[in-house]
Amino acid sequence: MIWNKEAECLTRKEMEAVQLERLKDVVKRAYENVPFYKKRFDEIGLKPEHIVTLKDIEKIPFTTKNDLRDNYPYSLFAVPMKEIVRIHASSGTTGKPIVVGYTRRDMENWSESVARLIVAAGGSDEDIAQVVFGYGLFTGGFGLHYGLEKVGITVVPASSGNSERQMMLMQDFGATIIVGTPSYVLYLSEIAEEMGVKKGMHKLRLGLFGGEGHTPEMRAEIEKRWGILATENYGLSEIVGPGVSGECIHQCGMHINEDHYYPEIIESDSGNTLGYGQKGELVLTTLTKEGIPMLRYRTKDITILNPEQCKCGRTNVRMNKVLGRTDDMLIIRGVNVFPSQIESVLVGMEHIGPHYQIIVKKKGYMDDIEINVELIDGKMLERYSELEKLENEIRHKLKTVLQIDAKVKLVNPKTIERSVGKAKRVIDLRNQ
Ligand code: DLL
Repeated sequence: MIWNKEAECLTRKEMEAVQLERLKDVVKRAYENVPFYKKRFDEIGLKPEHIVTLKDIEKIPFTTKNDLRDNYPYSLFAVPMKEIVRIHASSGTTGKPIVVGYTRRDMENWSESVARLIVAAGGSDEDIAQVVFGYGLFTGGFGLHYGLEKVGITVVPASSGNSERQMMLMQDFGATIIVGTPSYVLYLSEIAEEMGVKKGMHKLRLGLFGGEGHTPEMRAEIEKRWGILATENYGLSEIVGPGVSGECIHQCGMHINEDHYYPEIIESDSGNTLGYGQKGELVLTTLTKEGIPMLRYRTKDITILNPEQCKCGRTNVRMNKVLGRTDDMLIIRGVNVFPSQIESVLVGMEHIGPHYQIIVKKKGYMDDIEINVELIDGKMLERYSELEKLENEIRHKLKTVLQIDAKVKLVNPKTIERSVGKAKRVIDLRNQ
């Protein structure tokens, strides 16, 4: 079992000592080996020796996705190419992907980070795990794969797609853990239903979900459909991939592997550092990464940090579920709306399924938001008064929570596109 108590159960003082020593080391390595960081530091007269306490991290400028793009593909690497044993990349919405490289030691630390969260979620070498993340440049498939292997779990690298076959494999190979995006595993539950696969006909007991957010309501829906414990984990390619943080069986926040990834919360607009318990943008610094060290990387993910010791005994700082990204916050007629708020309202309501899509348009100068929601029973579309009543009910609920008036369109079951990776729930047509 991989419960690394020396890293996961330290006192705050012990953890901070580890972090400080590693921070000084990574800053020095970045400064000496990556011209980009040297230039950034020199511009403001900052030297690695100026980092004396953890708080001094605030002197370091932020790094952003654009910096990775500008240095495409390898200019941020801190070691010669011959020491890089793996490349991954994440495709942004526009242009070239961002590229990351791992040394052999990075690969070991990555597997260890992922193994920790699997064990925290209750996985053990008795388990068989079906990985339905895509394998390839995306970090999800390989990242989880190596972590699972490290725990000694039997891995079925099914990859994403081919959903009927996934169900056959799941039953025949006896998977006890499913690993993927929550939206794809939700979709698989529909396939299971269509194929007549009921709860007792598979052995799944645990889900390891990440790569995208899902609300507590969506989690409850997935747990109910599959009869599993659904745990969540978080990460991003720029920092390592999956493995930054993950929930334990108590499902009360994701334990950050703080000895490898140092978290801060900032106020997005000013860049000022916020404290524990305050909501803001997560900024991460890789403390051990050799291939492509990241200093104060702005994730754009909004969350809250909680330093309290967890019931499970782990002392690492936990992060709340990601509320949304600063760049997927919709501003509708001046009101800030996160897709996750809409999901919270919709999922679990009577007569509608957990599939929805948000379409934002411009109508003249006004933003116009329309939410398509699938009915559980398509026949309701013929019962006009019932339909209208339900649409109004949803609209009213949305208005109470979001303070905006959204159009609601109820549509036939299974007409909203399903994804095999990360779901695309928002279509913003305003800038087209
Ligand atoms: O999605 C890494 C990953 C794969 C994590 C599998 C966990 C499991 P990227 O493709 O670079 O990497 O996307 C990173 O996805 O900044 C978040 O916005 C979002 N994200 C990842 N996990 C979560 C989560 C992988 N649990 C971006 N909740 C991040 C909310 C998440 N958002």
